[in-house]
Amino acid sequence: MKVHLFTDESSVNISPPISYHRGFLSDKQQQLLLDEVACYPLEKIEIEVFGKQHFIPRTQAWFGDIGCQYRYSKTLISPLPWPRVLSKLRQKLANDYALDFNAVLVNHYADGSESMGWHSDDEPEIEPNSVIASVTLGACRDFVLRHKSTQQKTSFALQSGDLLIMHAGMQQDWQHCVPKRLRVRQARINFTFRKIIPHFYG
Ligand SMILES: O=C(O)CCC(=O)C(=O)O
Repeated sequence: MKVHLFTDESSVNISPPISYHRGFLSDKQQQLLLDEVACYPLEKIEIEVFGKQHFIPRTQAWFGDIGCQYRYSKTLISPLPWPRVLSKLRQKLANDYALDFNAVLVNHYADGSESMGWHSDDEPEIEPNSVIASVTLGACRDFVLRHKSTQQKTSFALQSGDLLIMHAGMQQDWQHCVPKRLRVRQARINFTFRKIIPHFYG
């Protein structure tokens, strides 16, 4: 299923370059992945924002091929080897949508008090104009997009098993975030698959 959603009130809506596939993962596939996530070494890393150190309001882990390092704030993170089920998920994205990724960031939000602020996935180690695929497990959370120049907003309520694909142009023109939702009591896990330039950091 390919759906484009536009929820802004302004008269001229711009479509974000996104495709949305509800129910990409079966219940069984979700359960296998959830069982594996329970063994991931998820970490709450510390980053610098405006000269001050802060812990990110979620935990995360970075998996990928050898040489696919990524930089978060001032920290250089080396990839952990692909776990079995996550590797199958990468293969499913290749088989179903011809998407080719070499790394994935796993974000774990313990409940609705954990979040991710406005940003674009435009780090220099990401292959320019490459696609980023986001798979969600667990609690339903809003994924909000904001156009960089018009400030137009669009929101997707991502459910467990959904796949959202961010196409070329998305990171240049839009930002995204996962806002706090204090009524949400369950955990959510999100996987953003990326194409990294191998050995970008040497
Ligand atoms: O949790 C999400 O849906 C968003 C993750 C995200 O924005 C990122 O990994 O850059």
